[in-house]
Amino acid sequence: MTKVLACIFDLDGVIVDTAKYHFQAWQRLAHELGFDFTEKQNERLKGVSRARSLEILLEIGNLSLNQEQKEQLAHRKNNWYVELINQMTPDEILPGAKAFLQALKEEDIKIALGSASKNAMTILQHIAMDHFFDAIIDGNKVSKAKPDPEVFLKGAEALQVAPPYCVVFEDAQAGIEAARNGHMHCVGVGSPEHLHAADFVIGSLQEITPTALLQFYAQRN
Ligand code: B16
Ligand code: MG
Repeated sequence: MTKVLACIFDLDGVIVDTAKYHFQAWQRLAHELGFDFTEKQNERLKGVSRARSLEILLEIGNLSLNQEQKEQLAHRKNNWYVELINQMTPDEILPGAKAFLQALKEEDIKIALGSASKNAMTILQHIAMDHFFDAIIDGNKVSKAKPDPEVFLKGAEALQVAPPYCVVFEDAQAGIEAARNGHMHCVGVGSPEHLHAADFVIGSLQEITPTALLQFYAQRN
């Protein structure tokens, strides 16, 4: 029987949809650099670090720049992105996220955030959910991007729960691989075709309860 003592949540795509703001800011940068960047291409940036996202964007635009130029562009994009997330409100919390986290707390299951974003704290404060988390591990606290398990392992360590007792909730393939690499369970949030490596996939956190989660893992060895 597998016990679940902690849940670790990705932010973008699981708790909120900030991908649309990342897209607006990256697209603005692409237009400034003289090429187009589509919503479909933006899929490649989900769950990926800022520096790697820029690499992908420059690859799409067929541009090769030096490190200093890249840092300037990443900074420029981030300023636009921060302007957008500063307008966020609790209305933007994805369906079921708040109720599920609340219900986990009532079951004494510990909760951590495991996000690649360096802006995670700003977002959580704007949506008034920073107080839900027993630990917050974001892009400022890790040196290796997903699929490296560092972000989730640090989350488990901060909660003082061993990885086999943790369940990660992720919307990106790299995040699911990170959970697997950290020897944790993983629930995919989003569409099943991208997330087949998860234990199971839900469309949103509205589709799960702590009871259903505990039952699912209790039946596994
Ligand atoms: P920032 P997550 C990720 O958040 C986003 O999915 C990804 O698109 C973004 O590039 C990354 O954070 C870094 O974000 O530029 O704010 O540091 O899904 O790991 O919560
Ligand atoms: Mg994500």
